[in-house]
Amino acid sequence: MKVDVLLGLQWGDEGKGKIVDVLTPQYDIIARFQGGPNAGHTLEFEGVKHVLHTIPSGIFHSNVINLIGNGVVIDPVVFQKELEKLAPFKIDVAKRLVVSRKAHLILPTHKLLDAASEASKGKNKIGSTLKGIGPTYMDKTGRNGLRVGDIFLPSFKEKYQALVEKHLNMLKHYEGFEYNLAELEGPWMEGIEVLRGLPAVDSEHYLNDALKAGKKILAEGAQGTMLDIDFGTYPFVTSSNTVTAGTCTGLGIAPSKIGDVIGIFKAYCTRVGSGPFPTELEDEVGEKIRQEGREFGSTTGRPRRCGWIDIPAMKYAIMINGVTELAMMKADVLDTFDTIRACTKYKVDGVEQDYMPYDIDGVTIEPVFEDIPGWNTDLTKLTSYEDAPAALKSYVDYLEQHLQVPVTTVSVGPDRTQTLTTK
Ligand code: 2SA
Ligand code: MG
Repeated sequence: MKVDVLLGLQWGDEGKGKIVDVLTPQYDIIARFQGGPNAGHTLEFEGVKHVLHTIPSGIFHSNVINLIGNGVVIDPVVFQKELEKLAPFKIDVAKRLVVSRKAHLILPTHKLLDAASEASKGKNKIGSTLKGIGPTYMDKTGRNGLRVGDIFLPSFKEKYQALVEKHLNMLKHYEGFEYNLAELEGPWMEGIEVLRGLPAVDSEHYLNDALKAGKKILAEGAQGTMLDIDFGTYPFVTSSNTVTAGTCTGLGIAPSKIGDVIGIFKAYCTRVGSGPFPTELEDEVGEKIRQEGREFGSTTGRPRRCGWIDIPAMKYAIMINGVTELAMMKADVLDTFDTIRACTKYKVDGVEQDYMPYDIDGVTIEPVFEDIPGWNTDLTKLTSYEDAPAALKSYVDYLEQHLQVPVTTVSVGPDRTQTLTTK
């Protein structure tokens, strides 16, 4: 048995939550391997929209275990709120959710440090979700972090205080930054109590034992490849490895145990936060995509930047991740466009190139577009890919030719049921 992986090929918000939910019946375990409550994974069924931040997107299915891996960072406050939102749906969370002992905790002071750091960057700010992600991963690699397993130790409070002291000293370097820590600590400690009530496991043993027992596992990525700490548009990235390799380190899975890698992308492209976005449309076309696609951050509500599909960035993501199949999302958002554009290469300071340059600051990156006829048809009622308009099939064929990976899924609306299989 191998672990299949589902991850984003763009700048996040590709629709990972929806497809994980659709695929969950084929799996025994869904495992998040990186990121934290900066993620907003949206899924919709029976007329209700759910947004998950830390909890894997298989939680709505019975008989499936949802595992939060060691590579994830957890904010107990957000986590508790997520659980409260699930309460009306009568999900027996204690039976469906397990958490890695080695996952790191986001402290209230990590969030303060995130806010202070972003404010100090001025116009060079990353556009962070301010959920404390960067400072928490810094403490992880700096070997200062607090982990879920620590909350069960008698020394927990002491360890917590020592780290808070360190953070308060760091905050002194940011002049004029005000905060009320006491106000933040109460809910945090309450969240810790909630975490204590859930099964804490060593995800590496848990998952490898499950594989040996013939269980099927799907690893769920967060954010997207172009936000990867190593391969994204650094420094405008998140603080974790969002790529397939992150599954190995974020769950304890050997590279030889990776199975299918499902790369997910929108029929166009979005980005939220700062940084290069070669195909961005800062005009009425971009605004139309934003409105039709309801492109607003599902964690922060920020309007997402919108543009056409970026094939060079996707080719790069496919290479880094070893993608074996593709899922194209939000095709219906383009239903009323006469012409669709696809960027096939860049002009970097006037010179054609098919990859992102190292120096993204000091250069101009212009997209080179090809035009593709739109389908001008309402796709949302489609129930079979066979019945799809020829122009949609041509767009899919065109992408497959460029990307050399089959598109096996096309999504035509936010609901679980609005999902077409092409093969
Ligand atoms: P952070 O929060 O420090 O990791 O932010 C660093 C960059 O990573 C981007 N980022 C995201 N991009 C897209 N979607 C994300 N999740 C939310 C959503 C975002 C939201 O689902 O809509 O609600 O605004 C996500 N999380 C992090 C972020 O914008 C920075 O560019
Ligand atoms: Mg999202």
